[in-house]
Amino acid sequence: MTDAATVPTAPESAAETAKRVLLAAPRGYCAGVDRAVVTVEKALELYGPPVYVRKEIVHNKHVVSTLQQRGAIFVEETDEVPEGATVVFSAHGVAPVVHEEARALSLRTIDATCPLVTKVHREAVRFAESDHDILLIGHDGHEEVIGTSGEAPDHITLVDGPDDVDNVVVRNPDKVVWLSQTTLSVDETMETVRRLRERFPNLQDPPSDDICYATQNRQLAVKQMAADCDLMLVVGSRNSSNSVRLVEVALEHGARAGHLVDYAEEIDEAWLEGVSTVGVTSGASVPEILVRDVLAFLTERGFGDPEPVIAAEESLTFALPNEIRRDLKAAGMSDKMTHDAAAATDGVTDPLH
Ligand code: 10G
Ligand code: SF4
Repeated sequence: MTDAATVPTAPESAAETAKRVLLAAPRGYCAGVDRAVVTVEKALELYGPPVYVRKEIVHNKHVVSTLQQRGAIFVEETDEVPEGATVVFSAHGVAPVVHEEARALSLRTIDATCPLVTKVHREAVRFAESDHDILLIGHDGHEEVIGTSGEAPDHITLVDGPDDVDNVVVRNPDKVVWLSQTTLSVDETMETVRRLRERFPNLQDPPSDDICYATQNRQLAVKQMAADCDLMLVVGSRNSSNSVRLVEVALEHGARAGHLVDYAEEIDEAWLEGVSTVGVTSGASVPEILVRDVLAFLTERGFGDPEPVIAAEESLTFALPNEIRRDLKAAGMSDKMTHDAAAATDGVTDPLH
């Protein structure tokens, strides 16, 4: 005879049997972030602390605090750097005037601007030379937009999303081109362009995509999994434009809820109530260790092994800035990147672990 009390009980609900985690790929570090972070690490190794960094090297709390602990000093403006010291410019790029300020202070500069941002700077210079009105789609006040605008301030007008289109004034509607910040929502930008083209039918497109491969791929992965997610957790900092966009994209594509967290400890247990599927991803400035912590947090609460949702493979890497490669070589030190770039697949080791 069977004692009813010892009969294994049936699961209370389907949710209890299958608490799933969908893990986006690619996520995390892009090639430009990897290069910028390694640049600061190598500069500390080569020149010794302190190494000054103008603005956050990338928009991530953990990256900034880890580099601070190693001897990096983050400043807002070039004139806060002592004369003759070494300063690294952040991955988001700087206006030419910042290079001039650094020269005036005899600073040793290392420019960690992502090559894909430099590409947009060059486009701006070229279209300004041919006297086009340049409509730069981007977020007002963002460092990248400030840097790009600084290349041709007399030719560039900022367009901050679709609702800003009606405010745009140009000199010659037949000689207008649009460019953009690299980390925008692809869909919102296309909507802005559509509205701009309604007003300026001869609007020219950029020579190639300004929204970079990393931004596009991270959004693509989120789109593929969003509808299956009761909750999307995006690891990233509040001031990280591309990370904030990932939450928006998730919600627009069917995730029932979405939150941005810097650290696993910020996850509110209440968010998990009644949730059977959680999506996890991270912005382009986020070290993989922070995602691991979020996954561990979910495992401790009964969620299963992460199931990858792979939208693209990434293998792009950039060489370090020439300035530091030259000095590393002269000192007999390696100028190789010490680790892989983006977390396109699992198992990437992170330098800021
Ligand atoms: O997404 P934003 O531009 O705010 O920057 P981030 O540092 O969070 O991510 C990396 C992207 C860049 C360096 C801008 S090109
Ligand atoms: Fe470069 Fe794109 Fe990364 Fe920005 S987000 S640093 S443009 S690769």
